[in-house]
Amino acid sequence: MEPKSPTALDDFLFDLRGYIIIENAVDAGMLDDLNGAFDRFPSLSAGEWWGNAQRRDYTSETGFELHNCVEAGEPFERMIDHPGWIEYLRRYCGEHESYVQGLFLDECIASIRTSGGHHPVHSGGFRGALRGAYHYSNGVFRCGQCNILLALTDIGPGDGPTMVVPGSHKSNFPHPLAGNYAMGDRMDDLPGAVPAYLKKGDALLFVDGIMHGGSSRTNPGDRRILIYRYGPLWASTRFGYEYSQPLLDRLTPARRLILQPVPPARPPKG
Ligand SMILES: O=C(O)CCC(=O)C(=O)O
Repeated sequence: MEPKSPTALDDFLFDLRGYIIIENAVDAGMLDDLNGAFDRFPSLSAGEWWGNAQRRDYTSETGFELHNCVEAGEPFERMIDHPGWIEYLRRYCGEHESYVQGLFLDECIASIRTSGGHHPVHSGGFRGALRGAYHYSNGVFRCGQCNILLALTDIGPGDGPTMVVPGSHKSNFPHPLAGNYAMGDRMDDLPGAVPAYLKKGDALLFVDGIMHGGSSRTNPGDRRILIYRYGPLWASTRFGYEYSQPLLDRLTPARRLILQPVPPARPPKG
């Protein structure tokens, strides 16, 4: 696949709304490989490790969430610098044209949601963390964390689409009807929130500082997504996951650079 690059319209919409949808970001063969890998996940209880990946559900209602999924099989390694989106991330959150230009993969999650599940509303520009902040100045984007949410199943009405509040990455006020994360607010009827319907293979790209969450899944069956969170090369993983040496050793140089942009500096042995 030829690398997709952000167009002037993408830049305009990303700046205005805080998100864009990249249609057909991955092809059918890639989807089959990823869905096959999902089919082979063992059943894990919350907190259980599988190699260097761990089931760590964000809340008791989000469903199965396998963190550090880049360690869960080769198809997940191909996602690290996938041409469907990597140039977008380099531009939006890669400290473009600075002395620390480059990306770091901050978190990667394989998520399966069943009926009743949801991810509560969170983030927004008001007193938002610098980590996920939106910023553009002097002709360059300087965002913190930006997320790729890749649909592995079609996500339409009732399927639990991710919802976003367009423009809320720049908000100077708290949303008066959204409580806090701990209250477990559902996105479903939040004024201003819109669903991001996706066809399998489409990717939702959003700056983490936008108000967002996963609406309630009401349909039977599974919603399957991947979430890859990118940030500047000096970032670190949020929950302390480390990429294993065997993984780093087998990756292409370009992929390794995204998992370990700054190799450890140590004195020589001996
Ligand atoms: O599961 C979803 O649809 C949204 C996920 C989300 O809000 C997040 O990972 O920050």
